[in-house]
Amino acid sequence: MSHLQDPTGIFQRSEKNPILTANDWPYPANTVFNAGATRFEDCTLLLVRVEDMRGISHLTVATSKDGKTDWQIDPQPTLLPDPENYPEEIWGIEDPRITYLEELQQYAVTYTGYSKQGPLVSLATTTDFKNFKRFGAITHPENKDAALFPKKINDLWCLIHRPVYGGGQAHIWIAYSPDLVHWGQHKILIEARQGGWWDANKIGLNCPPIETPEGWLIIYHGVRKHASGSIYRIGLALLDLDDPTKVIRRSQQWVLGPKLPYERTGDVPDANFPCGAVMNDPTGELYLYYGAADTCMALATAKMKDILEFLKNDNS
Ligand code: BMA
Repeated sequence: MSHLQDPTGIFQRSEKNPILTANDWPYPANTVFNAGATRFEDCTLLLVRVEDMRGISHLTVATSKDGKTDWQIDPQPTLLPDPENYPEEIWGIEDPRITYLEELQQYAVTYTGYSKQGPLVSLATTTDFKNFKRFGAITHPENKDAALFPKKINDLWCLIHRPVYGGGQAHIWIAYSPDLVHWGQHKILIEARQGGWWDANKIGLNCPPIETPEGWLIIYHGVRKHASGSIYRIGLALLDLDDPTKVIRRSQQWVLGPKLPYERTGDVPDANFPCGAVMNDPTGELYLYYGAADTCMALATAKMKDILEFLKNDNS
């Protein structure tokens, strides 16, 4: 159905969209959006950002057998801000990214801590999505849109993050750590474009890097500012498997932009914002979960082979 597609035609929106809204929630919530995603115990698990009626966000688990329907939502918040012990969480915890670290047999969750000094990146680990071990802040503000690679590269953990500095410049950076806590060797990985581009001036990582035969697939957002606000759209890049500081490809066009009413209207109009994607191995499809208009959760799917083919042809 063409009205469900972006012009590139790679991602197909689910006909069930929006797949989760505040009306589905077992307790009062303003909005539910920007969920991290992973496979967990034969289910697709979303760690959903829930904004309460004060404007403060926490995280709650929703699971589904097929990743599309019949979501089972935790009856209470799963992970609440803990400002007494972690003052950087005073105004909430937001936008989790989940990476399974095979070597540690742990899920790592990088999330935004909304501190009085601005947003920063915090880290927690879990094995069951009930108990979480907090590592505290791993960057200072202003920084967000961070996720770990699933394995060490050249014996070091590897993080993508997005500091903001120098009058609002916002590019995608990469860093390394021996222990997940101390990060160094910071380097710009992907620069925001300029001028009229859809990803001019401000970009950030969306999903944790996904390993493919062609390289690490990067799903990122670009923010185009215009007279009445901003448009958040999604584009793609590919990093070298052995040296992820090398960008092999970067799409020129965006592949998923706000189009349908649930994406164009809400608390923050025109914001398509994934925080996680799950590979459906039998069909070779990537399920991309995205917050729509900072209000609800939506799903779009794409064949991995189409994504990689597109990146070959649309490379900038
Ligand atoms: C980004 C993040 C996201 C949000 C988006 C649009 O900077 O704060 O949480 O979805 O803005 O408001």
